[in-house]
Amino acid sequence: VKRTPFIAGNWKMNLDHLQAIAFVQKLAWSLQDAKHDFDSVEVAVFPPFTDLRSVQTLVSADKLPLAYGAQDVSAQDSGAYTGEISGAFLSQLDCRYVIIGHSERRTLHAETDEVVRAKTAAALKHGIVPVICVGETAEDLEKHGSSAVPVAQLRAALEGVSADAEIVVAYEPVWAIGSGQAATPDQAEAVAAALRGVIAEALGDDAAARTRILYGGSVKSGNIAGFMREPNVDGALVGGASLDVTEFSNIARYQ
Ligand code: G2H
Repeated sequence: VKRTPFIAGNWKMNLDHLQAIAFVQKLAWSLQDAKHDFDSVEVAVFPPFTDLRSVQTLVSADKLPLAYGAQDVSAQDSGAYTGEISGAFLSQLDCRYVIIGHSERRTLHAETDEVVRAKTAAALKHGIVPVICVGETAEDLEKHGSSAVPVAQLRAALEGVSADAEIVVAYEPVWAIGSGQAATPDQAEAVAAALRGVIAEALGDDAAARTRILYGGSVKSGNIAGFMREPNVDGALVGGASLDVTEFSNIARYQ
């Protein structure tokens, strides 16, 4: 099974809706100028909620070959949930993806494995591909090694997911996020292989073979190629380095 490499930019709380329009336009030009083959390497951006309508308008009007998604979704469909955003709203904005359980959500917003599981189910229900983030803290790494916590987090997230569901998994060691200290390709590969084993157990061998597993944590143009050479790493979730058009476009053109 061929898995299309996936380079995803997680903007976090950066770039307002006006900046987003300029950024997405420039990114598309930069990649098109470089003759980027979007079928060979999929490129996606994950802007703040308030940018999504602008991004949808631009992408559809100019037929840009970029995918996009949101950084979070509510576990609920609608109702008295002040401040929450439903998967139904995101699918109306043609979001193909949504990030779920990013470590900043787990840490700063107390998202548990249970919440991540419910949000994963909500995304799938609304036809959006969940990008499920897992990863160990420095303390977990010291106590349990690198794989144990991400493996347990993914097992929990996949409970109740059907075997034919499309998902993406992002392995983001918390100690590598925004720290400038990325994991090594070997470290990322070891955990990605373990995560593929979890997918095989939970959803079967076909799902394991077709599901893309990304590495995230201080990815930049200078280290992306090493990760992409690993057999179980199918792409990257990029934070800081996704906010610079040239840098992000170089990451997408890692080959
Ligand atoms: C991890 C990553 C993107 P950065 O959070 O999700 O951020 O590349 O800045 O480490």
